[in-house]
Amino acid sequence: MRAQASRDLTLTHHMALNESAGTGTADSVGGRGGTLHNGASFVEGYVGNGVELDGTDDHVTTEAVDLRTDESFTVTSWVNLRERGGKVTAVSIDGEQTSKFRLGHVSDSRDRLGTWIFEVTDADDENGAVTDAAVSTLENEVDTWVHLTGVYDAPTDQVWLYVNGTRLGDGAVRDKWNATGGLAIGRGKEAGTHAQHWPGRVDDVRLYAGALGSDRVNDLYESYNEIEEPAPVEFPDGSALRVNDSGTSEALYLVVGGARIDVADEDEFLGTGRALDELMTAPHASLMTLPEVMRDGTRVRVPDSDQVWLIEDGRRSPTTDDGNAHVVPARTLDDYPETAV
Ligand SMILES: [Ca+2]
Ligand SMILES: [Ca+2]
Repeated sequence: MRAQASRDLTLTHHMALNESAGTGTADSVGGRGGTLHNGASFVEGYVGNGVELDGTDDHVTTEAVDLRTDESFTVTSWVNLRERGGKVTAVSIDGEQTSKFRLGHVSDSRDRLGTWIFEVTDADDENGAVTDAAVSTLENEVDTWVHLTGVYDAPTDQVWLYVNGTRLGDGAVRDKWNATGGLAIGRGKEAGTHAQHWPGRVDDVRLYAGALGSDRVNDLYESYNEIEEPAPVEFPDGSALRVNDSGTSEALYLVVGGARIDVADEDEFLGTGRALDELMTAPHASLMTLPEVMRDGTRVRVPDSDQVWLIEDGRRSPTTDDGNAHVVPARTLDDYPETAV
């Protein structure tokens, strides 16, 4: 009995996705290497490289998995969703007709930003009856790396979804079946065809035989933080930054009063009296660590005006002290109501 209770959970497949070119990717634990299809490519991931998927037809597959999916299993992955819309799948395992499970995101009426989901199908048929565990997507989980863990516990027929190691949703499965297909990264399968293509990045996909408990899931999540210690980044006031690594279209920012000020386009940027060659390239993630509201005491003015504004408590008041006023787009001041005199 004791051996049963303490049965070691086995990491069966680990797709680190750390290659930098080509269409092959290694399984660093099992012997099931994967293949990139239809333009899926290696880009900067969460740990080393990961894969970029176009949301149209890109995917990465293995020929099979070496664990039974009618028994307990756990799937974990880092995902970075570029755009929300409908149901999209980051990781799944193929059956003949449908996915055994889908780990991904759905945009529906349940929540404004949609929900992260781990859904398990009841049978390998076209009906597509599923059980899902869902967790609301938070503001700070959009367009950034999020760690998802889906757990299926066969003895209790329960499914759990963990987001970033802790936040939890659950559901109860009605019927179980074993999928004979391979791992699919970047899509699911419905009615015998590829479906729910993922627009964004995926990294470090793991499949475990057995159901990881909450402490193990959290330990795994925390172990990544030890690897990936984000360096605090500081930009001097007045910095002009170009961000082009977020997977979305390029964006321009100014750093004024310690805050990131978004700039609509190059015309608006040039309108602030700066030159294009002042733009430095900066990583999206480091920009997102900056506040959006300028600190108290910041002095700014807008193009074609000599009026200097003093920022305090997220409001502005006119000042005659023009020392070191930075020029910001006129739109920026709309966010700072004028303090009544
Ligand atoms: Ca990786
Ligand atoms: Ca493609």
